[in-house]
Amino acid sequence: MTQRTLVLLKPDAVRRGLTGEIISRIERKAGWRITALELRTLDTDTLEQHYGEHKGKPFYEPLVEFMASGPLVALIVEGERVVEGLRALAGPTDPIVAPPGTVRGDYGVVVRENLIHASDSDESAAREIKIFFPAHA
Ligand code: IDP
Ligand code: MG
Repeated sequence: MTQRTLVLLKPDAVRRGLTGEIISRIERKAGWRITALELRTLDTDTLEQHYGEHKGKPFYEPLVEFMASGPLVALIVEGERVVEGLRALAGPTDPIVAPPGTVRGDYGVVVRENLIHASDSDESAAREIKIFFPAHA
């Protein structure tokens, strides 16, 4: 099943020079394609839309501050089962329990600074693509 998903390489990934490494992993998956890609610094309005489901949680404010702290890379990835596949490639939210071989497991330590976001469902992907790349919605 061909799908699209929204991926963010978070500001820690950009600061640490890991975007090329992570993008390479995406590109090496047979048949997956990057159909949009942009380096940008997010404002808090955009982040409130993106992370609205977490508003009110204790980690929300520092998360928004971190996500606005510098440029990130936003991408649309298209291909066979990419929603499930990008979540698998990213690994679980907590990088310490994320298995080696996943992006978070290989490079992360702190839960907030876990390098990568990937849409968690088809519905989230459609909603998030509209926020980040309205021309592709
Ligand atoms: P996900 O990115 O794996 O889908 P979510 O639960 O949707 O995880 O949380 C969104 C983001 O918020 C996480 O990727 C992480 O950056 C941050 N986050 C989630 N839970 C915590 C926490 O308990 N402490 C600090 N940051 C958190
Ligand atoms: Mg999530």
